[in-house]
Amino acid sequence: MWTMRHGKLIGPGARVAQVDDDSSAIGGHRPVDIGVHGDVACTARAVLAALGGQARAGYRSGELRARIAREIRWRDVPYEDQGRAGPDGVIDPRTLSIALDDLLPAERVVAIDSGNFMGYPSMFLSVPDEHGFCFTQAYQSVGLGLASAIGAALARPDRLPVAALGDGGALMGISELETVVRLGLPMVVVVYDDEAYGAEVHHFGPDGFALDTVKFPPTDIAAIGRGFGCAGVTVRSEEDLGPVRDWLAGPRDRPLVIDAKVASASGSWWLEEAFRGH
Ligand SMILES: Cc1ncc(C[n+]2csc(CCOP(=O)(O)OP(=O)(O)O)c2C)c(N)n1
Ligand SMILES: [Mg+2]
Repeated sequence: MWTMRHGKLIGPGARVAQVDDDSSAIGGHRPVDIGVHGDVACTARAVLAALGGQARAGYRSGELRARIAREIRWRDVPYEDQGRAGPDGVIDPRTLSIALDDLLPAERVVAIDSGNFMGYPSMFLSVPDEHGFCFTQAYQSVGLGLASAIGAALARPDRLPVAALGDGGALMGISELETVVRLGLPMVVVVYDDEAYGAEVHHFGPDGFALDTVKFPPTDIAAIGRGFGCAGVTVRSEEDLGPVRDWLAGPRDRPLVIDAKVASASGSWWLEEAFRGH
């Protein structure tokens, strides 16, 4: 279900051939139309020879090549911005992440907590290599993102550490802000603040469950950050990112907490996909 979108990636009209050198594996995961017991490379060569030069490129078209070149990065795939202007405004989490991707130095190490938000930094904050990406899902536990970012920051002092957290996870691990300040880590902590355990809201809301225990009153996480000794900024639109620019240009002698009030009318597609199997 995780790798095939619950089987949807194979269209209903497709005829499926499975080649495996273990005959007991044929049809093990889904019904197949043709089962071939054999080595895959030998079988592919034999099929090519049997087609006698009649093989046609199907999926790998010139059009697809152009689209991959055009949309290889998520930020180049068009989306409808769900931000809302005003004093109680919210920024689209995609717009926020793209703007931060432009602002933050490329030499960075990004650590990501768990929640509905977690795809946004994963999709839009680019990293220099695999050592720049810490995805803390091994325990599927909320609240480990900030601590992971501290470890990453100590391991890679040559890179800007970026902790990407939900407001729920940030508040669970908030005591670690003191550690970040005490160790003098020049960290950027981005909180995708939807005033909720958003994953739970989008999971249980459609079925009509009461959501009062998973929605939070507005919380001034920037002020909490300042209380710990960080710089703090509240972001409701791209125009609010000026202090982030200033912090980056300055001595970076204290961590920066960005409390981003994000749009959250609907859940993310990856969460919807994950919950389909629950
Ligand atoms: C310790 C723990 N408790 C509960 C959960 C279930 N859970 C998964 S995501 C989530 C919500 C996290 O909220 P937040 O950090 O604000 O991120 P959001 O989903 O709102 O983007 C919860 C409670 C969990 N994974 N781990
Ligand atoms: Mg949240």
